[in-house]
Amino acid sequence: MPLDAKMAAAFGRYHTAVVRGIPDSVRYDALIQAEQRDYVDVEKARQEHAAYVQALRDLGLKIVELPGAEDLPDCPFVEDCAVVCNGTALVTRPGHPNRRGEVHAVKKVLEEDLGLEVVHMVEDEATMDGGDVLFTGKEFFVGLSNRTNEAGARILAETFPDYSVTTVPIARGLHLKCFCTMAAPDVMAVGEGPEAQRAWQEIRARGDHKYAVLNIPDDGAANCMFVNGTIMHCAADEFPKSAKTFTSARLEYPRVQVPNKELAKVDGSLTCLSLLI
Ligand code: CIR
Repeated sequence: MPLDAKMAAAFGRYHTAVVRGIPDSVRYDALIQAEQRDYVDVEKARQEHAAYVQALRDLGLKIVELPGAEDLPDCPFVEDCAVVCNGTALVTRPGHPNRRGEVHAVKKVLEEDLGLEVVHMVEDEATMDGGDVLFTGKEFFVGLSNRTNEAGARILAETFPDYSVTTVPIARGLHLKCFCTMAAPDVMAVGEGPEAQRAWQEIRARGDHKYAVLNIPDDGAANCMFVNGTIMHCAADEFPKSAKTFTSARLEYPRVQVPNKELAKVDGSLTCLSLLI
């Protein structure tokens, strides 16, 4: 099998997911980009989270669930705390100071329970949220956003020297993966909004590899996951047009819809709710 085909076959294969419970404090204290808060219904958020976790379990993953912490309202968004690739975990220094305390429990579980080799980003000037790190199976793209900076991207490149790292400026929105993720091997889901399309043009022009694009009408729905051969994507009642795009695209993989109405109110997306190993 040619190397490219081998890499595509290995892409998106996982055995474990680390997730974290939802504290009550997510309702009033989670960080938001919007000027006005749309309050999370915590019970509904927990039900949706349970459906998400069950979807991962159904795809064969073992679930390691950390308890939520009331003093860390954004703690369910574990993706931002680490980048895991080929047995190594880079524990990040999250861009927002309110989120820095989240990494300790995540680091402990990755290192002690799951036996990964852990590198901890400790430089004072470096920041990174995992939501800015898009791994395609062949290379990394890192959004330079309000949360992630050049020093963070440099440490990622040093930690994973087998892959090239290309930075992508993000002028609006929270993270690169808010509107651009891998839907399948060599297929990127990209929102149709201007910032998403700008990011895609950068990726297309500056990346080392070529990818097909799946344009998604709603930026928020372009955050999807490819897990053990299945595409996990937005629910039709939340994003009817985008769900239809996933349904009618000629992708050769099964799909599962996952609800994410409540945590989306505090800018949570599907990828951000787990660390896949
Ligand atoms: C924050 O602003 O940090 C959280 N309220 C949302 C983080 C979402 N993370 C992600 O998409 N990777």
